[in-house]
Amino acid sequence: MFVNDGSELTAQVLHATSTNKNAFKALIAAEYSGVKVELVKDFEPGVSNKTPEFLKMNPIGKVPVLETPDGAVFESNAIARYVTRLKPDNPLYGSSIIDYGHVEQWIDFSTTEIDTNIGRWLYPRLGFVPYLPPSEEIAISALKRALEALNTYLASNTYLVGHGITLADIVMTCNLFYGFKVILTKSFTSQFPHVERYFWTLVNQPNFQKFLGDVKQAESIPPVASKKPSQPKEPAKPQKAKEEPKKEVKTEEVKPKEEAEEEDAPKPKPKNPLDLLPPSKMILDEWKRLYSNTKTNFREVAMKGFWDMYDPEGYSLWFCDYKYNDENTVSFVTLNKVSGFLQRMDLARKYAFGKMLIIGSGGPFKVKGLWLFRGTEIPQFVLDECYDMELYEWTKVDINDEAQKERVSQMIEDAEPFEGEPLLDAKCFK
Ligand SMILES: N[C@@H](CCC(=O)N[C@@H](CS)C(=O)NCC(=O)O)C(=O)O
Repeated sequence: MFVNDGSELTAQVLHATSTNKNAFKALIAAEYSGVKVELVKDFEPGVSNKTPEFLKMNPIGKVPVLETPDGAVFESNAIARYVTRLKPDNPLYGSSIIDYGHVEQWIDFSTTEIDTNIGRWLYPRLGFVPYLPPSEEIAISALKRALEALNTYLASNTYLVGHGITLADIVMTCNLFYGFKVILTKSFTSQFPHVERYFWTLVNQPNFQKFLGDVKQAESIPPVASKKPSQPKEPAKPQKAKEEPKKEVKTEEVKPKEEAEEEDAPKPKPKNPLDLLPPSKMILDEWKRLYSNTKTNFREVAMKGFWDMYDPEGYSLWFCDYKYNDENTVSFVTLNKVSGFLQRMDLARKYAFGKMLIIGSGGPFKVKGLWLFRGTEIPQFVLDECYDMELYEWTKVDINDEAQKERVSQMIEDAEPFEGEPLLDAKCFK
């Protein structure tokens, strides 16, 4: 009887591109197992996986698919398991039945709790599904919950199962790899230091590095894809549009998922348009220094200085009001939410100052804030890149209205009670 043991003579052929993180699971497992898996040549996403031959191997037309002498296997975790089982008593499965159970447990966990929630956060931003801020918040909370659990486990364990690398680590790392590369910025992952240590240790193992290369962590969260209707690349002649309708719908705005996943090349950073504004008499750093250095008589010194230097042509002031205050029932969760917002505003440090008040003596707490931005509108890059912005109602301050000016002063100086209520906390972005 012919036995497929993955040896030289019976190489398995993996159908996927060379940058597909789901394909890496099998490739890395094969490397650890001494099994020969070759990537199919010239795989073209969206074309190769739609041919009748491909659909016979995987009727849903997704990649990866492993073609073996005994038939095809689809679903990347199943492929990685199959490759691993080609080596008898493979240590990638641990050394006991309970190890085997734990390997399976972590493979499922990394797929359903980590990978799925990274996708729920990322894909709406890339325009694959509608972007809804409350759904994004749920995805991020679920991802944080999973990463917190993983972090706790990794505080006292080097690897997921036993004392060596198993298939669970391979699947987990490939899923984290994609997240770290596209959306999990340092300010996000630094909340999970043991996960960071684990991830960087694994991606630097030679058998991982061979496929993942030098991993670079995402520097920013991808902005939400434009909601504008897509435009054809070139205006189409009406007659041609009739003849070849399919070609006309090709757009520049939203890439197919698989193309977006596989695109690596960083784009050159354009200059921030705020740097091109006419100079302002108000120097943001001077205000931040005055704010920080004023210890007494805040109203007379810092606030007076603020209004003296405020330049409504070069800057604007905004009130913000959290839209989902009903959810703020637990004090530390509310405080963490606001701290997260301020961390994510790091990208605007050169152009903004902000004060966030967490108001009330018991839940649900109200979150209200006051922001000073360079320019007369909220900067577009902040709206695009800081997802928290959509969680607040923004109202421009009318500085000709004394009551609004007074409210600005009260917010900057943490006046208490604020609008009749005590403050749980006040956080400053400077
Ligand atoms: N659960 C599948 C997911 C496969 C998947 O979503 N593949 C994407 C590329 S990473 C794909 O083939 N997309 C093309 C399509 O949806 O038609 C697995 O783990 O293999």
